[in-house]
Amino acid sequence: MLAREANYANEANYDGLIGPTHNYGGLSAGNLASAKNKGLIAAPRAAALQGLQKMKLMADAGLVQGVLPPQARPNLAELRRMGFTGRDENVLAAAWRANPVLVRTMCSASSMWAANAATVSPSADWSDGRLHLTPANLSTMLHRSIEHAQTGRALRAAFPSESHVCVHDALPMQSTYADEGAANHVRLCAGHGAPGVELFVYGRDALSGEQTAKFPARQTLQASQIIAARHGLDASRTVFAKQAAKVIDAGAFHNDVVCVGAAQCLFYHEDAFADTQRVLADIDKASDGLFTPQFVEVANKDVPIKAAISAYLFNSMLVQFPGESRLTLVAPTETENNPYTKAYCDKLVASNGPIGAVQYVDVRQSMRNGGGPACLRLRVVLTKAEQAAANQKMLLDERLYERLRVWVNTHYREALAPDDLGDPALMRESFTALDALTKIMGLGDDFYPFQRQ
Ligand code: SUG
Repeated sequence: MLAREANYANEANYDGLIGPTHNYGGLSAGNLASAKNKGLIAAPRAAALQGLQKMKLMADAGLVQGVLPPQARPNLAELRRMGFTGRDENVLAAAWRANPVLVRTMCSASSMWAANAATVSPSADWSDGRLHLTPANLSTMLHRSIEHAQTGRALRAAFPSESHVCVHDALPMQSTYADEGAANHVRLCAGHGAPGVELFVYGRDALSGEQTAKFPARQTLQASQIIAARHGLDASRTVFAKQAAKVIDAGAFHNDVVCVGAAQCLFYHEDAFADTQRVLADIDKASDGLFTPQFVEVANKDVPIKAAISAYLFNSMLVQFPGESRLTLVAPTETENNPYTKAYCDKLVASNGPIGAVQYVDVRQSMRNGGGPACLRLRVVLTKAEQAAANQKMLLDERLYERLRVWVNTHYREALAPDDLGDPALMRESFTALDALTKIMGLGDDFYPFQRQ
């Protein structure tokens, strides 16, 4: 399906390594799984091992697999900015006394969902010949709005060569510029290294004053437009599409809950967009002369929107495994366990469309917070030269996989309840773990704020 061209490039997946404070805080309004599972006892060790297992599956299949380190939590720097002072333990204790919800917010391991880390435009899409990344400001949710600075640091560590890669700063922290990164962005192309069509899906035009009825629309048209301009995209190859308000209110807090695309294929639910015919026509026009798009629309009669959202059919990774002519949908086991989505997947594979296989992975711990296989990864198209210039220590091989497994088993708790987050011992365990991680991944001894104190 993907053309092997002179300008050959790989699509790497950079996954967020799940951090030691993974918990169910119920912090994301509009994310039905997060609300439903609020207060459950989480299993950070199992969560991190599930994430690593998925990464290994991709690496073993021959794809380039990167690892983005977890962020330091609790975020003491933020708590200090809020006026809590003294030794680290005192800051945590005083904040907990003031409001445990505040501490939970500062403890979320949400940087695991790397699809929200940044928007990525491959170098093939811009004439300056560099890969462009804009860390998402994630300004809609407090617990996520504190990620972007460290995300930028991680991305600069992963892609240190400024002659190959430009890591921008996040957009301003204001609701007009609300940006959730690659979760609202799809790139279609004939080959990863060939110029593509970039589709930006937004929920809200902030300058029109419109609001969704129930849940927040986390991505604005303005943020999408600014990123497209910053990334120097060709306007004729760029499409802006509006999410249907009703799908946001049904629980699709990001477009990647109802849509995923890869190569020439856009796989989406019939309810995903405000005006589907227009989106398809715009993609057709933008891809003219580059490739013929293939649209796979899932009808409500086959998979009701409620089932699509709860089983996370679309929050699957759509990948081209080496040696395969058709795409594989890497779906969560929840998709297999839901009769509608399982039946649909069976039908999909039996058809002769662009998706030829479905593989199920267990990422249940992340799923309970609304993060499927696709949420856990950031796709980064790398040319040979860009891949050579990337930080090799952040790429998963057998050795790093084994070391990370041992590291997780050494440092992570088996169980974590929301009330454990005020425990100063957890903070120390977490910082000790991350300090050890910087050594394993060669990140230096000033990667985390607590190392710079
Ligand atoms: O932002 N959940 C994340 C899930 C992100 C999923 N990402 C994509 N769809 N790409 C969110 O809502 C829940 C955390 C908590 O409730 O403690 C959370 O942040």
